[in-house]
Amino acid sequence: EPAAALSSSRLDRGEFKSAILAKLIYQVGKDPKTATRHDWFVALALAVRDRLVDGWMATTRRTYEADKKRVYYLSLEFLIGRLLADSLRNLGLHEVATAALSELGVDAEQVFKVEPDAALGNGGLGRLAACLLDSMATLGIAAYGYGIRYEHGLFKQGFDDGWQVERPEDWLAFGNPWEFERAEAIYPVRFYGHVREERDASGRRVHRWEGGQRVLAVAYDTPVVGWGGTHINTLRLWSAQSGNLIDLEAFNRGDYMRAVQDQVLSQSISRVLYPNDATEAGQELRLKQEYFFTSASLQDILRRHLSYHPSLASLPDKVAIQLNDTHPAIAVPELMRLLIDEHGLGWDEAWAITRGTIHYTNHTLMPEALERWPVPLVERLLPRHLQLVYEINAHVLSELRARPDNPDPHLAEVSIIDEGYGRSVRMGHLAFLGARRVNGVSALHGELMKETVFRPLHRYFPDRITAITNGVTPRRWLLDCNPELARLISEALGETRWLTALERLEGLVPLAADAAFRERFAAIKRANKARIAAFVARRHDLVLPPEALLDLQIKRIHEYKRQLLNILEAVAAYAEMLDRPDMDYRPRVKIFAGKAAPSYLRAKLIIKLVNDVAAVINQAPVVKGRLKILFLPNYNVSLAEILIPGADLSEQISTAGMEASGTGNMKLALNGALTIGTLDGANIEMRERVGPENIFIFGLTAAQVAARRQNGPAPAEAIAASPRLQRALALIESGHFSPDDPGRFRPLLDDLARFDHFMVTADFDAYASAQRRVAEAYGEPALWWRKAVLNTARMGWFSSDRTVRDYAREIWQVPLGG
Ligand code: DL6
Repeated sequence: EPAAALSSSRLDRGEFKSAILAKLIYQVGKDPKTATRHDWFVALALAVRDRLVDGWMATTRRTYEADKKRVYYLSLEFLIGRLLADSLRNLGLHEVATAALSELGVDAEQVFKVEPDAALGNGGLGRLAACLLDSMATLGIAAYGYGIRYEHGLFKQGFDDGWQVERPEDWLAFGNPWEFERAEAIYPVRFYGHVREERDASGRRVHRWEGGQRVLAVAYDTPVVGWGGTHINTLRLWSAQSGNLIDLEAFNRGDYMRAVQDQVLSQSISRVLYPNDATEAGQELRLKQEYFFTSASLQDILRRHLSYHPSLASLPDKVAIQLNDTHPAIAVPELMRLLIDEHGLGWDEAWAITRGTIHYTNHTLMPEALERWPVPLVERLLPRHLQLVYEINAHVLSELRARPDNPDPHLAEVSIIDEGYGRSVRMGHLAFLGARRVNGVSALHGELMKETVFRPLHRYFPDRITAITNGVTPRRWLLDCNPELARLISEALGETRWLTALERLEGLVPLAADAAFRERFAAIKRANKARIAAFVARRHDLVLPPEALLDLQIKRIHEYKRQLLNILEAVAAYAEMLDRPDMDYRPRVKIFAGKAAPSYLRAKLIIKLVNDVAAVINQAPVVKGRLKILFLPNYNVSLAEILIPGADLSEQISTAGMEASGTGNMKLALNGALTIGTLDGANIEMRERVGPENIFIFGLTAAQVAARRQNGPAPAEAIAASPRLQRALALIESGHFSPDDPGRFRPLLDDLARFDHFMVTADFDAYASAQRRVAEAYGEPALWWRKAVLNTARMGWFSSDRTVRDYAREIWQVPLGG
């Protein structure tokens, strides 16, 4: 284990043991004899947190003293997962903590498992935020994450007869040992009310936003420790409270509901994470959440800046704000409001500061996922902001109109206000116009942004859009989750520098030709698979054959991600077994995991289909155990950490042009899984780096998808051309997998036959033949493991350290280090 640099974290086993015991006795209030695993978890977490505090304060002091430019990452989601084991490894204390606990008669692994996942995100966007936090701390960037301290994170998923059911998540039920409540960092956030215009003493027109509801944002800070423990940043999450604790008058009248009404209404803002992924929430509460955390964060940022600088004029030099998607896009008018209404700046100066400080990352091209809020809602909830949006719009449009080469006097497509179908505020446009740089999350995505959703704006602002390909932190996604592979890599390279310089994995390339190394690599994969098999056996009464190829599709359930394509191919293979029981079929285990948004009925029906198909296939004698299908419930970061190290095959099969980047694809390949995928998102860059012979690419390209959509997708022709697909569809249609309700999957089948917006039928045969190539390659171990080693060896570029370096250089213009 690499030594940590932080001196205060250098504890020997005895000292650490005493520290844990002291926490257990004096803070948890438990006798070691009766302490539960959870008590030990809290005691250990508090002991670790103590080790962070000195470094945390030192980091803050250094940042102030050097007057470093700060990065503020505003995100409605941070999908962090568990913190204990990861923090211990970052601090270099994992071994000493494990040994100290063992002397106390406690198994550290069991203690790590009781920590609830901080599931404050839906999927890729939230997990990216967590990886970037890790890398920003590791690279010594003075950075703050700002978000919401949801009381309930993403729902817990269970199955009832194969249907998804949602249960509330309650990660805070037993407290959160990592956070510090900051009673002094409280900001008021207003909603509703009205705007009064008046003249100030100098005769200037000023706006006063008054009345309405006033909520307090209370800060909770969590230290974010980077690798080596030298630089510790802050994740500041806001909790909503009412200024009025209780209405005593109502209470004394006996009206107990009314007495706490204000408190309940205010607190509802930070109560739950919206379980949406790339679809519009369309709820007033959602816009309230967005404004709540954005306003509190901006107030905090301006206060901090002014505590060390004479004026806000230097904000763009000292502050870079990154908007993680459009969720915090209200930051554009909010920063304008704070600068003009609260700090007295003029419009032009305020606009220059805003445009110099804010940056925006886009994460999706699906037009329906680009937020837009009805004008009447914004007017009611945030009346001052609507005025400012109109002003920004007028200002920008008149500038564009004045350009001598302006081709379009109406400028309807670049307007922040969409005048069609009921007027709405286009949050993507607002973020774009208010930002210094706008970035996509893979090379393809950056290009498609220019050609599709932001085409009109890109014409006027051709230098604004850039692309920074996502990355993943190798600390969590290799060292923590796959320690044996990490050890093998360190031994083979003779160093551990690869953990912060992941390109050094290239040093493994020659070893792909070394049979002994390949065997060690394969043995680790087998052991990780055995771990998954044991996990499955414990919970699901299913035996996974160890020699089978382990094929994973783990991600949110969405039509564009095409879990349907995957299960249809499995049904086609099963149908072939029915027809020819002795056909050659290489044993395979297919694992699905992922949550569907509760209101996304199609996605839920796909889950049910997978579960129904699994129930039949797993029991069918004709299959002879060669194919097992399993949908694991409640996919989250911790489950991903168990599954990813054991995967042989990674399914990245989205309709080309629809997956902005993907990051699961990177984690799986880093851990030696081969990818079967389309030319979509970051898959394209993965192919360039691992080499086309080491990845199974199939299907339509983004351009072909677009062309096919233009001409009408013609699924009937695709189905007619594919007997295997016909057979699979017919089997589902016959009720073979749903005898209790033969018509259950009609909506899915009808959709495929009539529209097939996601090109499942068009790509089916190409996918099936790619799967055959996978099976053949798996049948040649020397070839397969060579490819697997090369995947790990060539994934270095996909480290989130590289991603953050790119942001630092191209967008934030902040230095690294120290
Ligand atoms: O950029 C992180 C991640 C990408 O890797 C995925 O391709 C993309 O689907 C995801 N987007 C979201 C939600 N989208 N919105 N809005 O998670 O972002």
